Order: sequence, then structure tokens, then C-alpha cells
Amino acid sequence: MDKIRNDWTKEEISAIYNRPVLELIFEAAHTHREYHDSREVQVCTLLSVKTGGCPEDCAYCPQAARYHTDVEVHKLMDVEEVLESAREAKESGSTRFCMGAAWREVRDNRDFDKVLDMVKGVNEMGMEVCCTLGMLTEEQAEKLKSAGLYAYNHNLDTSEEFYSDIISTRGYSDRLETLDNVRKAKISMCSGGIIGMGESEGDRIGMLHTLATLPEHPESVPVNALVPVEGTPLEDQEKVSVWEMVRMIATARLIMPKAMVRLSAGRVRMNTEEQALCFLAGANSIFAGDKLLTTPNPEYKSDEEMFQVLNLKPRKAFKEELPISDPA
Ligand code: SAM
Ligand code: DTB
Ligand code: SF4
Repeated sequence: MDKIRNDWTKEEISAIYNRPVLELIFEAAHTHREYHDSREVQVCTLLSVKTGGCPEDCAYCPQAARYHTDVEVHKLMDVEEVLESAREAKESGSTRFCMGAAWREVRDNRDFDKVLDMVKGVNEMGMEVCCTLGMLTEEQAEKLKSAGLYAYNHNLDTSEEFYSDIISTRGYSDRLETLDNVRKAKISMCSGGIIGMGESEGDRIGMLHTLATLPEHPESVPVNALVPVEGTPLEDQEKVSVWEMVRMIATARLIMPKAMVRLSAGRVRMNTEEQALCFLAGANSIFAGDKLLTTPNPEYKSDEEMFQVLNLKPRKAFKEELPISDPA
């Protein structure tokens, strides 16, 4: 097993990304089997606990207040309602429950206290609790940790160079600062990005480079394909080819071998064969349930069928994210 490296250069990452695709898949599949049980895929559930009306201008996002999309604004949900959803997710086989809020940043107010109660409640159910709430201070990260938060999702989305083409209301360094606060609070880090926003190959490599050269790799790296939403500036972006998803996933797998690589948004436009290639390339997690935060996702039933066809099984909660000793 090769040493985990944090000193990747962009040239090295680019050479991996550009390998002949079948070779790239083969190598990523090999590394995947060294570090993970390749028959297992973690099933996670998302819930938008506070929807729409966001002051940020992220060009991909249906929840930004300034774009006219079909998303209806909804204030922060009640704790009980959220816990009920988490129970249902658990019953359907999810082991990670991720609560998203359309906030620019967390504020120290009653809504945050409510989120802390949600975290506590979901943690008590024995699921990995994740939140994605925007920017966090170190103190807020510590409060979330004390309430039982397992992971925090905060995506870099793209490269530092392309970032300002997509978002003007905050900078790349703000993103990195929150990730640092998450690390300091010893919360598991989930950070990845989106492809299909008009970025170059260099931007994709740049984002992977930033993630893979952090002092510690994120434990979880979501790879999203843009879901173009009417009313957003990116509504007319073309669908990315499966080979681009495969290259992103395989490269992430090879340079951050221990991370969970999540085949996130965009699955509604992929068939089973295309998703199978992503699993072969090293993806080992999906979001289940017919909705992501606000956009459609495959139905439980079709994912169940896919798991059967591909002989995949849902991964248990809190499983050690380390090498398996006996891959029998
Ligand atoms: N407001 C918080 C933030 O921006 O960090 C949390 C919620 S935000 C919706 C979480 C992530 O969803 C974004 O960072 C982005 O990567 C992803 N996302 C949002 N809209 C998307 C879309 N249309 N297609 C693909 N991914 C999307
Ligand atoms: C991530 O990288 N993808 C998920 C999760 N983290 C929060 C969100 C995808 C959202 C897609 C757009 C929507 O449904 O609103
Ligand atoms: Fe707001 Fe997050 Fe959407 Fe950006 S991605 S507009 S911060 S909800």
C-alpha cells in the first residue's frame, strides 16, 4: 500500500486525470480494493432543513434568493419533523443523515440552537450526522461537535481561479478557513465540488490539488455533476459525459485513497451502467431518496434494483475508514 501523500503536484494530478480512461479505471479500482471493501457503498440521506432565500450568488444554486427558480422558501424546520425524517431514512438503510441549510453562514441565534438539537437527536439514533450550513467559526464548530456532529460538508466546488466566475459573494479563502475550523474541532471533513459548470480541465485538477494537499485529506469527497436548474445562470449548461465523472472519481480515489468518494448530484441523468463505471472507478457512496436538497434524485426502488444487479451492499454506520484486512 502506497504512503498517503499530501505533496501532489498539479502536473502529477493532471497526468493521472489524463491517463487512458480504461487504465485509469483499472488503477483506481485496484487502489479502491486496497483501502476499502469494494462491495460496499454507503447510503446517505439529505434533508434541506432550511430552504431557499439564500443571500449568496452561487451560479449553480436554485436556493439563491436572487435567481427566480421554482424553489419555495421555507424557514428552519421543527426539530421533531427533522427527527422523523431521520428515523425514516434510517429505516430505509441510510447510515448518514446530512442536514442542509441555505445560509451564507451560521449565526449564533435560536435557529442555531435548534440545529444543535437536531444534531443531538440524529446522533442518538446511531446515524452519522452531517451538516452543511455555510461558513462556521471555530466556536460554532466546537458547539456542533459537542452536540454530536460527526461530519461537516463544505465544498470547494471548483478551482481557486474559477471560483469568482461562479460565486462573488465570498472567496476561496473563506471556504478554506471554515474547513480549517472544522478540522480544529475534530469533525470529519466532507469537501468536494461540481463538474459541468463550464470549468476547464485545469480547474478540475486545481480543485483536486487543493483537496489533496490539505494537511489532512478530507474523509469524504463528494463529486457532483451540475444539476442545471431553470432560473439560475447555469441553467443551459450541457450535461457532462460519464467519462468526465469517471476521471474525477478515479483521480480522487488515487490521490486520496482513504477518502469516501461520493457519487453525489446528477445521478438522475445516469443509467445503471454509467453508475457502475463510477463505482468501479472508486465511488463508494450515494445519496438515496427521491430528492437531494431541492432537486430530484433516483427513487429508493431503482437504487435497490441497482444494488442487486451490481451485487453491492449498503455499508454499516461508523465503519472504520481504514484498510480492510481480509477482503474475502
Ligand atoms: N449553503 C451551504 C453552502 O453553500 O455551503 C450549504 C448548502 S449547499 C446547497 C451544498 C452544496 O450543494 C454546494 O456547495 C454545491 O456543491 C452543491 N450544489 C448546490 N446546487 C447544486 C446543483 N444545482 N448541482 C450540483 N450541486 C449543487
Ligand atoms: C454535496 O456535495 N452534494 C449534496 C450535499 N453535498 C449537500 C447537495 C447536492 C445539492 C444539489 C442541488 C439541490 O438538490 O438543491
Ligand atoms: Fe446559498 Fe449554499 Fe446555495 Fe450558495 S450553495 S446559494 S451558499 S445555499
